[in-house]
Amino acid sequence: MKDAKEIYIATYEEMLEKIKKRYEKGVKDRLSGLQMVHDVLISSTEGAVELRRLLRGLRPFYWRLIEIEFSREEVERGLSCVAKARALARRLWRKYRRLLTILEREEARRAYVEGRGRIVSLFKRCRKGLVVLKNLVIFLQRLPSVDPNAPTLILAGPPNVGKSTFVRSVSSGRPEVADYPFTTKQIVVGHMDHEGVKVQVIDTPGLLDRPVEDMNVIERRAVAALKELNGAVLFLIDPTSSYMSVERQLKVLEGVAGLLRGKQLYVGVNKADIASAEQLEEAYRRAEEAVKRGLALKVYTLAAIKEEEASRVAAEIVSNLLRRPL
Ligand SMILES: Nc1nc2c(ncn2[C@@H]2O[C@H](COP(=O)(O)OP(=O)(O)OP(=O)(O)O)[C@@H](O)[C@H]2O)c(=O)[nH]1
Ligand SMILES: [Mg+2]
Repeated sequence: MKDAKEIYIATYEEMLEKIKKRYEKGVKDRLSGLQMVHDVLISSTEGAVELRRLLRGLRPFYWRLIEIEFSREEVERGLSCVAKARALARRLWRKYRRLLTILEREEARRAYVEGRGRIVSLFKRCRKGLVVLKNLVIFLQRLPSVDPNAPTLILAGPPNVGKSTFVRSVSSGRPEVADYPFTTKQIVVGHMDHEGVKVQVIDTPGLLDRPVEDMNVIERRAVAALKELNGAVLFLIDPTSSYMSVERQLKVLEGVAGLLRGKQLYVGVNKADIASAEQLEEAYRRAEEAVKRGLALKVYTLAAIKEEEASRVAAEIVSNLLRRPL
């Protein structure tokens, strides 16, 4: 995510290190020593303020992804610890600045040590929180930027059915493709041009036929995209799979249909280039039943590996989407 790339969160240890380095360079007197400590702590925690601002404006899709790996309470606790520390540090700095200008010798020295200790310990209390926030920022930096207003085609389906192959065939997205389940572990975004309109194509990890509560972290990322992003969904199935029967794959479809909040859902019977006539016929028939039951709008037969076939399907779905946007 682009906005997160400009944020840096320093850990408590990094802040201490910075203070130590400044001391080594030398400080003029106690007053400027204390000011330096205060300034380093405040400037090093600007990142947490920016993060707080970023999180306030974050869309539900990102929150859902965050909540898969982080506890929201822990994040909030970290943010408010830093906000409190900054506010109190400013107050203490003003208080001890005044003391240092009126006290003399031993009293001034004591006030200096006490003030510095109190200011630093405010941030020591946030030590754990800062680590959480630092990890959160790194996590956000690695997330793809998704434009909520661009027309979007989301690929979904069981593992190993060809979702990533489809995304590679039609868009600039470069998700890894391999012949084993759960190759894709993250949301991947690609772009394609449709009659001059920039369309997002989103690859998601594979899903199994089980309730969301039982899903692993990787599957939950797919659920976040399916629930929270706007767009049309192409659900692929693999009629040649030895790993999951077509019937089970269509059970996954039922689960997905329940997550979509009215998004247009299409089924693609993939790998038509290697499937036998019987396999294709059975998969098509069963998928058509899902259409009759009102779960999906239409069934396509395709080989995602062939660019022109995948692009034809993508273009038709996107034209429908643009004609009848959600
Ligand atoms: N013959 C043929 N093979 C395909 C086709 N589409 C995908 N494959 C192969 O199927 C395997 C899985 O493809 P992926 O695109 O990685 O599947 P996926 O659905 O993204 O898998 P996960 O990320 O694990 O959920 C790879 O070996 C692909 O080359 C197709 O249309 N025809
Ligand atoms: Mg994949």
